[in-house]
Amino acid sequence: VDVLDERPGLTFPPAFLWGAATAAYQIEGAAAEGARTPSIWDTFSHTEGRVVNGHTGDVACDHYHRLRDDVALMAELGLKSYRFSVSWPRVQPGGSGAANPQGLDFYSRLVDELLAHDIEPWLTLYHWDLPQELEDAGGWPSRDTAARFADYTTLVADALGDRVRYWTTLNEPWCSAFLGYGSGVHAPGRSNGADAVRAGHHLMLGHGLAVQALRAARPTAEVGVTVNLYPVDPASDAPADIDAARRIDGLANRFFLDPLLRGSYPADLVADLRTVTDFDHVRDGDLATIATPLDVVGINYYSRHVVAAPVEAAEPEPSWREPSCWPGSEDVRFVSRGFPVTDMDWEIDAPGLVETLRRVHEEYTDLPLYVTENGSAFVDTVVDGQVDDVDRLAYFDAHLRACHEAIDAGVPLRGYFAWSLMDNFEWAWGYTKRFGMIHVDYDSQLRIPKSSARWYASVIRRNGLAAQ
Ligand code: PNW
Repeated sequence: VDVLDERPGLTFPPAFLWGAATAAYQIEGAAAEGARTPSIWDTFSHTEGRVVNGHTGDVACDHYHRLRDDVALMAELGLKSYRFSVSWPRVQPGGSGAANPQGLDFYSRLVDELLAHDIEPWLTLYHWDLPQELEDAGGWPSRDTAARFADYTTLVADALGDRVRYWTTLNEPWCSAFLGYGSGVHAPGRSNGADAVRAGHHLMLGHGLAVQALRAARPTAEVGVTVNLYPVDPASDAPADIDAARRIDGLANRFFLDPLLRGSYPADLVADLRTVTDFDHVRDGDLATIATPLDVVGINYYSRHVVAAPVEAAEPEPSWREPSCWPGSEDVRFVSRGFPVTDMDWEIDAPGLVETLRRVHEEYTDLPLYVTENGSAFVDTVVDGQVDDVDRLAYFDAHLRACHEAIDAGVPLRGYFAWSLMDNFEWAWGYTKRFGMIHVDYDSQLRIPKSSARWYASVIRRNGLAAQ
């Protein structure tokens, strides 16, 4: 078989939105500047034992002071869009009350700089940095946090809505709820299954209220939410493995997709969670608010889950177990298939992206879809001032081919954002995992575009992939 036939050139639809993504706490630094107050990630990263090597976002990529240079790098890449997040405690210190003009000014300058380079700003309102004061008042398990989020949204919409067209309310509510309040590996580091479920609900309630606040402030805004999705496969066709896959699919995917896009929680998920919570935090009208109509749906895709039924316990149930991000399904086993993995140990599975996009379109919505994150961590080496990241480049290539396949299958996929523009603070992993197309030297803050960056620039220029 001719290699050229196996890897044909692929052209994407006209006006396909080619972008790259970052998040505030992962790149900005300047944690104590401009009247910003701490978020849960400042507290968490400054707590011993929470983040690898005690790394924090205090300085990160110092993007707060390098905004102009960083936008110039984006322009060199030819990005059509840049997805960034606003730090809530920067624009509304403490999470309530008046806006902080210094915080809003930073994002206003960023938006102006992007527009001056013909780069469409794509603004995410919440990428995990809850003001610490709101966590102290109960955090996302507390209903009032949803109302606070809508109030904050209005401040940002009033200040930036004249120039920002695309708005994402939440980034990956699964991570905020189940890693933040379930396993506790993310901030605020609490571990309680019922709290995680409540947090997930109040995040979605906050999303619905924020959509309404955005509509009121900016009727022409394109509004969406970003969920991280995984295909969940059973390790075998044994009924118990199939049931394990159903349970994990419920917690990982349908917990969010069903309320957001259908206005209800799946009955099987509610039943699976009966030992965890009776859902008494759900009030009349909440699901209608959560399902407030959207304009776009954002999907973050990294890998697939393959799961198997719990092993029959030879020992009696332990009275204490590791905090889990799968409440009620703690014993489900996650199986590796021996596929090549990234430096996160996540199996590389591009066909899973086709399945994910098709599922959302075919089972949930006709709305335009965007891949708002996709990418990979690999160990990079700087040789003669260059980083030849062939693994990362191949990951992007395979997943863009998957995007094209989904489009061919009828999915209204309108854009793709590479995660990430540059190496950054990878949450619990600190600076030890590099996802960037641009290498960052954390001592000098020198930026070096990697091979994947040059390659991505060529993809954007030709609106597609060259034959290989
Ligand atoms: C996403 N998990 O995080 C985030 O949106 C990014 O900020 C992050 O840098 C990127 O993916 C890479 O990790 C996730 O454990 C973190 O399943 C953890 C998980 C999923 C997504």
